[in-house]
Formats: sequence, structure tokens, C-alpha cells
Amino acid sequence: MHRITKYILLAFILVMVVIFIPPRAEAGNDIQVNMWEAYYADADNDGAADDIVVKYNITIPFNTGDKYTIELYCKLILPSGAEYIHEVAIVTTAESTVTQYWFNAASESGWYTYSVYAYTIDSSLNPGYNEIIFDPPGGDPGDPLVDTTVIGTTESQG
Ligand SMILES: [Ca+2]
Repeated sequence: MHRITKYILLAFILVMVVIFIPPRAEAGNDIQVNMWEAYYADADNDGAADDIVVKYNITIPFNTGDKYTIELYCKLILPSGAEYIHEVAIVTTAESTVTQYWFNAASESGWYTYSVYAYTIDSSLNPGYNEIIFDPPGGDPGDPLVDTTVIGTTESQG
């Protein structure tokens, strides 16, 4: 009798432990960042091919239709080591294609690195990261600007 009470108590404690484990991202439920294109162009039609265009997909595998707000921490590193940082949030379900225009950003000769760290503020998904290295021509175009276009999502903010 005493033994059974012990087992019941133990089972109750186990249930409580399971209930009070804080919500965490499930294994394999990562945000995927797939960068597939980075090039220079005259995206703002000012006559100079001094704008950087970056395209990538944000994918949430195994998503059954839940909406997530994904923060995109974007960093452009110039050949000199100068960095431009831009953060934007998108609301997405399974997959979105993001296109970003960095106007007047191709100001130096050499290799450029573009990276995206994608995460959720509440850590409901595991974060994703990717980067791409590319080589646009140099020039002196003035102050850089950023524009983000998203296809396949409901909205974008920031
Ligand atoms: Ca231009």
C-alpha cells in the first residue's frame, strides 16, 4: 500500500515536471535561410550599377500553417570591413522569398559578404543563418539605402 502511494507520488511529480518545462523549439524545427542570388545592378535607375540585390528564401519546415514573425538581422560587409546592418521582420507561414535592394551600397572594389540571421523573439523556432560572398564593381555612389520586398508572406514590418 505504502509502495503504491510512492509510485503515485512519483508519477505525479513526473507529470508536473513535464507540464512546467517551458515551451522550446522542437528539434528539427529550424528556420532555414537559403541564399540563392547576390549581384549588382542599377536598381534605382540613377544611371549607375551601384546597387546590390540579394535574394533568399526563408523556410519553416514542418509548419502546419502557423504564422510566425521572423526577425531578419541582415549584415552587408564591404571589402574594407565596413558594415551595414538592417533588421526587418516578416510574417510568414511555410516559405517566403525575400528580395533586398541595397541602393548605392556597391562603393568598393572587392569581395562583399552578405549574411542573414533569422530568429523569432520568443524562441519558438530555432534560428537560422546563411551568408553569401560576391564581387560587385566599385564606385562612389553616395549614402546607401535599403529596400525589402517579400513574396509569399502576409506582411513585412520594419
Ligand atoms: Ca544605381
